[in-house]
Amino acid sequence: MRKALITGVTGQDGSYLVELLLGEGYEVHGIIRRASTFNTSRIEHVYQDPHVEGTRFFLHYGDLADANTIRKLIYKIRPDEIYNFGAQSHVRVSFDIPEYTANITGLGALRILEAIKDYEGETGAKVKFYQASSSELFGSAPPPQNELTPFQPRSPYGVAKLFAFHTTKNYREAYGIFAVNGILFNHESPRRGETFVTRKITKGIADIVAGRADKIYLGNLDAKRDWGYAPEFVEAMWRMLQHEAPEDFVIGTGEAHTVREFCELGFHHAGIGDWQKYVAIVHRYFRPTEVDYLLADPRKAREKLGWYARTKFADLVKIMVDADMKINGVKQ
Ligand code: NAP
Ligand code: G4F
Repeated sequence: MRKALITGVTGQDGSYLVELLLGEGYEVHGIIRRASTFNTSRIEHVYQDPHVEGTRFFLHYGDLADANTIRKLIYKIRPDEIYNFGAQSHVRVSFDIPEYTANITGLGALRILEAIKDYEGETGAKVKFYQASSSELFGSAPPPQNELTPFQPRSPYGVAKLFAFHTTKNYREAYGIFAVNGILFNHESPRRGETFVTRKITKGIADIVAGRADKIYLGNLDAKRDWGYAPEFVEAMWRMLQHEAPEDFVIGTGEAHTVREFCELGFHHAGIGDWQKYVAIVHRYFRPTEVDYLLADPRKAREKLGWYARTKFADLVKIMVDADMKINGVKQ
């Protein structure tokens, strides 16, 4: 039975990847952070009691700041594949906590790769490593962006991901580790964190419809993003590790829209035409340096992995609005 280890298993992507890997017959191990409140809501539906025979999903305490524990877990679990999703993943927040972001989002990848290097050297085993790289690497590079586009990051988060990107590539070239970067454009779902703009909008709409809120407070409505549907994107990551050779891939839909368009469509789907009445622009949600326009050129993934995004922008907006309406008990 193949074994996978996932950092960031409690996040949006971690939860969808667990579903995929269990479906593919893997034994799945996830690293969770100790917290004083429960942080496992996204994976509760796949949780399995470790005392029951036949269980294939296991959780372990750990943190990307703690190299010792990461190393011990790799030696103990002996995974065939490691997916590094753990990160301080919020771009705006990375301007507030840049050092922490560099430590976790940047150095975290190095800590895992060092452990893999030693583990492979000492045991002769082989481990495939996936690094959750990001279209934030492209920053101010003109669209469309592909695997050959030079990186011009615009945030502490982007800079930290740049370190992790090059570290992954360097360990592949220097030590022959099967280590790949998935350069993923924004991907969303009803499990998206509530402070990312798409979910903030869809939850805000559902709260307004339910009479629980009057307005959504947003920043830059002109930014353009290439938004896809997260469950499809984790499939691309898995395919990268099944590919014959370790290569980096851009993953996105090839279509970009503004935050304003997301608002318009979302409100429209909820039956509200005069949406501007319900949106207030506030300074605190702008970034010191913004990434204006991200648009993927995902041709390499289609040609070599047979992967392409199936869910269109308008459908993604509907899926997310409907899910938040359902949470609020609003019938449509
Ligand atoms: P997410 O929902 O924010 O999840 C981040 C995960 O990282 C959570 O499980 C979180 O744990 C964990 N984490 C945070 N700090 C950690 C630490 N110090 N040690 C160990 N784990 C830690 O992110 P996502 O949307 O699933 O994205 C997954 C990865 O892809 C991230 O690396 C992100 O930067 C990258 N990415 C995302 C997108 C996107 O559009 N979603 C695009 C490109 C790249 P808690 O639950 O305890 O907070
Ligand atoms: O939803 P966002 O916070 O996502 P952002 O910054 O694009 O980052 C996400 O995608 C990256 C891949 O490109 C990932 F690597 C990263 O981990 C994360 O998942 O913001 C999207 C856009 C930005 O231009 C932002 O300025 O929406 C704009 N925006 C406008 N008002 C807002 C808001 N963003 C947030 N979070 N909150 C607002 O109120």
